Amino acid sequence: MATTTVQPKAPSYDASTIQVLEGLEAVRRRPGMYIGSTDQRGLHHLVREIVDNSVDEALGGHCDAIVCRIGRDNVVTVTDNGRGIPVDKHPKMNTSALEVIMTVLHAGGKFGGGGYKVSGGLHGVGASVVNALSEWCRVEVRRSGKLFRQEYRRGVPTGPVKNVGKVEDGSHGTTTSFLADEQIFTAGHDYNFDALAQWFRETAYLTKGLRLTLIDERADREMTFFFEGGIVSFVRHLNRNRTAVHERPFYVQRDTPACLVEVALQYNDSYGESTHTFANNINTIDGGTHLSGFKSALTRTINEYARRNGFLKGDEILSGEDVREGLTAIVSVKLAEPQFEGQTKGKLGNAEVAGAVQAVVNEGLGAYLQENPQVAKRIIEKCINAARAREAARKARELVQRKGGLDSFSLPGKLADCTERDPARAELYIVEGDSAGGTAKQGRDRRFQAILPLRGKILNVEKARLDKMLQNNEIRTLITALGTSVGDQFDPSKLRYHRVIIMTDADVDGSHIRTLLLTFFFRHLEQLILDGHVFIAQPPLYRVRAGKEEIWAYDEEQLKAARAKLGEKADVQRYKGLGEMNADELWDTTMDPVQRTLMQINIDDGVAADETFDMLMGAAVPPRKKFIQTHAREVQNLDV
Ligand code: 0RA
Repeated sequence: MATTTVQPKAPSYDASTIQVLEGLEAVRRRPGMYIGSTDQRGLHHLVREIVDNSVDEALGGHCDAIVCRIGRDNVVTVTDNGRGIPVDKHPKMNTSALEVIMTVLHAGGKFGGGGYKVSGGLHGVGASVVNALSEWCRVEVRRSGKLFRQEYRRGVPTGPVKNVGKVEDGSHGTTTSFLADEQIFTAGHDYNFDALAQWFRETAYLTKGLRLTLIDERADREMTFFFEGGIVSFVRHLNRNRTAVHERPFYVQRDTPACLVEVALQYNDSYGESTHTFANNINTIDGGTHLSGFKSALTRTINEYARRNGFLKGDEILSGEDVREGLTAIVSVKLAEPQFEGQTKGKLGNAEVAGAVQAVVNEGLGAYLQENPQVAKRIIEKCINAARAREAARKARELVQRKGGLDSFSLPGKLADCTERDPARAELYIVEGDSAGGTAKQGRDRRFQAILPLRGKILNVEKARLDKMLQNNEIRTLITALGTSVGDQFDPSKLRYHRVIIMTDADVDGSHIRTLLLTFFFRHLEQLILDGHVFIAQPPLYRVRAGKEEIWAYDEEQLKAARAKLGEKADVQRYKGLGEMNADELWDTTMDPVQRTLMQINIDDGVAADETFDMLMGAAVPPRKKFIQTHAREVQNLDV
């Protein structure tokens, strides 16, 4: 690519300049430390970081529109109508505030005097990191009738902040453009519209009244998100394909000394739970103190109301699971210094938040139930129904257990177990069908690989309650083999295999069974996914052979490469099912830890995963059609 190199003007290196250069160099040397990775996620992280700064301006009430444009030249431009980044001299650094924000690590929070910075990205690293990782970057500020500009190359200013013109229309705000540096992002500028749009949508829900636009000039796509109702709209959206138990979602917002608390919830007639929590607009996928405060307030408030109004008698009590069946809720807190914990930083740790959320929900929901007795009655009847079903499930489970169905002392006969007893070294292959199961049993390394063949389709758990699920043989067999049990008996420490590998055919049925299994894991054993125990095996799609040479191809691209290598006369065999391979072939291509690839299942975004499974597996039919149509191209290689 042709670029003109603009050298920074002969700089005078004082102590602060050297510090800045060292800081930027550190970011470029170890980008992963600042943005997680340098693949597509890292690239999206840059966008998020810049947009988040504008979102902060919106959260402060100074901005109500943000536009993000991905250009055909892969330049990302983010414009807001906020106050504009201050350009006046920063007292300590002797340069403009803008330059400090763009070149000094973690400088963002030091400005703004009063009003805390509330969003601040996943790592809250600030614009200087984006700047350091960009081939070039440009910031334009419209402020007090003037237009200011500064440009940078790989983080280093090419000159001072300059007043480059007037702003006649009275507008104000900040525009940041950057070209991610291909020296760092070696896979190129692979921005994904849908992934960014999902995040924009979420951010718009969480920032009531903010208009967020995403434009992708490369694909000629554009989407604007604006939700006057904020998280109430969010809850309605999540429930849009379900039948609500009450028309209007409950909503409460309160500013407490610990944090700003916002909660919206609405019950629906399903058996699942969709509670999503956020801290400073960040999806806290592992929950944390805001979630535990919310849960205990919900259980307490509903029990109290139910008892006081004669719905519960004697020692009857609704459990946490009872009051969360069919619940869709958003819990959003904003606080000055969030502590994110856990391996993936997905858990809020600030202890003081639990009490704050609990108090706000106790008070708000208590009043809501008092004021809406019709709604309260419907919700409580729903909870009592859930309690009865749970009791029925417990009895069903006991019955199964007594017959030796769920505990690991009586492993299912179909399971070909491994000899390894240390779960950390043991693997379970869940295989579709008896015949593929037979091949896998022959091909495996029995020392550490167990095989569980499942026959036919497992139950669609999205539509069924736990008690019904436990009547299904395939599900029971699977739970027994895993060892963890389910529901309130779930114990992840009892997992018998740390790698649980789903191995299905590369055809329509196979992909359906895989979706059913993933739905089951997502809805009932989510912790196993979060802990990284669930994988999908990747069997090859083709074998290309010429003479003694043989190449396995796992996608169309590899097929092309193999044909190119072995010549046009090569014999190409298409594998549709696992059963078409013999035991040795299955081992070589799909099961041998040295040669195989496994796809690890992770949940980046709880809301997106929830919506996807709801759409694929839920009760409403039209949305499922739409999903399959709009994603048909992505799954085509499964359907041949
Ligand atoms: C600190 C102070 C002020 C504005 C901003 C930060 C600001 C930062 C960004 C980043 C993207 N867009 C932004 N918009 C504003 C203004 C202080 C004042 O005017 O008194």
